[in-house]
Amino acid sequence: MSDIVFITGATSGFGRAAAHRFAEAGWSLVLSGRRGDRLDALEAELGDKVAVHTLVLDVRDDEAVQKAVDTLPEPFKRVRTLINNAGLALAPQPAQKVALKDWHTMIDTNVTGLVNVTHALLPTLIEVGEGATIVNVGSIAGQWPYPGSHVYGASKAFVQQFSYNLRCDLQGTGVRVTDLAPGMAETEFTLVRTGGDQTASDKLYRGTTALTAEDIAEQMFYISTLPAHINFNRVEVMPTRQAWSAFAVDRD
Ligand code: NDP
Ligand code: 8X3
Repeated sequence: MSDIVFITGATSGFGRAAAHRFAEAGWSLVLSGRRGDRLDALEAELGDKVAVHTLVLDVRDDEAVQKAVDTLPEPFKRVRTLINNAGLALAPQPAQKVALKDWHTMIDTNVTGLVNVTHALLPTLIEVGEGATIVNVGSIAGQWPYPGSHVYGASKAFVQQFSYNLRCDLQGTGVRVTDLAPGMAETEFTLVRTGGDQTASDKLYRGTTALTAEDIAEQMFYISTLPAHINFNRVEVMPTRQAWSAFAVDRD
């Protein structure tokens, strides 16, 4: 029987690339996201290679998440790897200019949504035990402050600490937890962050070499298939052409 991976945010970027990467290795896929048309397209692409179950699911809806997990068809029930990837940044303006609803959306998705899916799948992962893996997609923004990151970076700091704390409680169960923290990667992330500004998105990635979705999918797969006695606590991955910068100083 093949291993099963449950991927949130499979309709784009890292999640979509992860679906392809796990499919390449013969895993059965549970693919979720809000955009059903994209899930259908993915199923059409991968369904003749591996078993695919799609879920139109908003991770913010705890009842829907629980129901989706409780009603997984038999061949998809024993999820071995959870990729908690669904997430977004909004409003890259200074904090004082951001609408409260944008902060709420980021918290509801990146924090509450990730917690919802984790809570629903924990009993299964514990039952699977040795080799079961949770990959929580954090960000360099969870560790390093920068202007316009406000609640986004703070939500990813939550992901890091939640991952570490989960590890403490899961010790002895065999379930591994990793905070996978990517740096700049070219996906639809910046398009979403800027409210659909394709020019701003293109400008951010122009003239440099960002990570690709496939780079991160490869890390997700690698972390999930490490020997069962190894847990990567945090994996921070930046493009070679991205690094930290000097402190900002306000001057007269
Ligand atoms: P994309 O915008 O390409 O993909 C985001 C995915 O999240 C989509 O599949 C989207 O699906 C899903 N999603 C968003 N909100 C919800 C929701 N409420 N319920 C279910 N699914 C949701 O961006 P990335 O692939 O880059 O982002 C994936 C993760 O990686 C995010 O957590 C992001 O914060 C993180 N990240 C991204 C980096 C980057 O530079 N790209 C760097 C570091 C971290 P749909 O809209 O169909 O629901
Ligand atoms: C997003 C990565 O570099 O925009 O999580 O902070 S970055």
